[in-house]
Amino acid sequence: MSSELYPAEPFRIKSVEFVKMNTREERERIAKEAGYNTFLINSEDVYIDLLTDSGTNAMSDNQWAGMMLGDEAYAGSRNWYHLEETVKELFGFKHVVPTHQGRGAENLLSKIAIKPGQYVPGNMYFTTTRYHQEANGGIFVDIIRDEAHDSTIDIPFKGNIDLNKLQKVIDEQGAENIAYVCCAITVNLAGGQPVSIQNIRETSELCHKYGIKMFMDATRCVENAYFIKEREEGYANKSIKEIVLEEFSYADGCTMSGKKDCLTNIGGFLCLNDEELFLAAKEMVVVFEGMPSYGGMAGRDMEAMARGLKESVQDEYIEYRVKQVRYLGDRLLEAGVPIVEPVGGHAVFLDARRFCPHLTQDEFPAQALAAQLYIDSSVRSMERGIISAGRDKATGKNHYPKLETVRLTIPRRVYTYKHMDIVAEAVINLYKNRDEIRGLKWVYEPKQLRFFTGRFEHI
Ligand code: PM9
Repeated sequence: MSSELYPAEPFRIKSVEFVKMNTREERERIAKEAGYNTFLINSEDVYIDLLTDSGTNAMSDNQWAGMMLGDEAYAGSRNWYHLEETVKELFGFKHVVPTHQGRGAENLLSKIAIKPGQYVPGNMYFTTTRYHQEANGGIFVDIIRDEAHDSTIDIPFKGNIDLNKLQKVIDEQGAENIAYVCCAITVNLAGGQPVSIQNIRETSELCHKYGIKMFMDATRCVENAYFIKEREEGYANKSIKEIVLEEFSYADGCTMSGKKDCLTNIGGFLCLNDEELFLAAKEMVVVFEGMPSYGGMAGRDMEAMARGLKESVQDEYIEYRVKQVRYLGDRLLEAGVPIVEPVGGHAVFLDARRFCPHLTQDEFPAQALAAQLYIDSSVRSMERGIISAGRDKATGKNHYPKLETVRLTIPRRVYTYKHMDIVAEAVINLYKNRDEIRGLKWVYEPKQLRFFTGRFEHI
């Protein structure tokens, strides 16, 4: 294992949390009781938890020290000023509005920037993002490049916006009927795929030519910056900090889930340059989140986020982070396991269509595969396919996403390479016995964001 391909952890571990392995019989019962939904399994019943990289980060000693300096005043906490200053310095936007997590920022942005009936083009949907857009009368249109929907195509910037698709929406619907364009960096459901600076710049130019605003989903913007440094001409010698600043220099604002690249466990924010939108967001934040100086976060959490953000843009950290994820992907590819290629920034996505060719999409192959992986190995993953895609708001019919995947999401600074080996072994074993994976059907289908709490049984 070359340390250039897969660098060692750039930290020492000084606090540990014990985990335990349960028996296969126990896991069969637990999975059944959880309705074969990995979201409904208790954390204590999981050995390696790859459900999500959201809020599962390990904080540093410096962040924990900052927690003790929490100023828990209702208004004007010093930690807020530290966070605001840090976000402005790293992202370059004029205004910052704090929120309890990413979807809080999405709710605010959708409320202040979408008029019912307007279109919101974006590079592939994300569950909570599209929910808030639609809940506020918006119509999501997917403008990601076609290759992003094919798990087998290995290209450097698979998350890029297709400018022809964007131009077509503008021509057909009229610029005035477009609320804004949402550009996610990286694109979660495409496999954590990055967007190039060139594409961000050209999308911004096209939007601004028509007076349309462009907002970024900044959730994994540091991982995106690493890919730019690694793959885009002219960026190899730039620092991650410089690239992050450039990513946002073309945008009018962003939403951020602080639970991912900010290296914290909770929090989020909305950034805006426009004064009127900022005023509207400040009026709205007090209704849904809290004062504009905490937005649903405790002072100590804002301090941890300010410090986490500074750590996140350190070059050696982010290189290790992205390459650890790649290590798991490479082990699976070597064994012939079908995954989304290339490996993205936060997770390895199993291609459930190719993994379970004996199941139709209506038999929920990704949901079934995630449940079976847990039963086999106590490794928890997440479905990202037809269940996550939900139903069309207008017709009530299921969306049928081309990508039917199971996400093995790597929390930041939590697991070692040896853990990755154990996960790879578990997936490879299951792949050898893939014919035994049985399809599922609904027992309970929630009306909103059904993947979180839905329940299933074997067909
Ligand atoms: N992402 C994830 O596991 C957690 C919720 S869905 C299980 O991937 C993007 C690109 C996200 C994201 C959350 C949010 C919402 C917005 N954009 O979870 O509300 O990946 O902080 O952020 C999750 P919050």
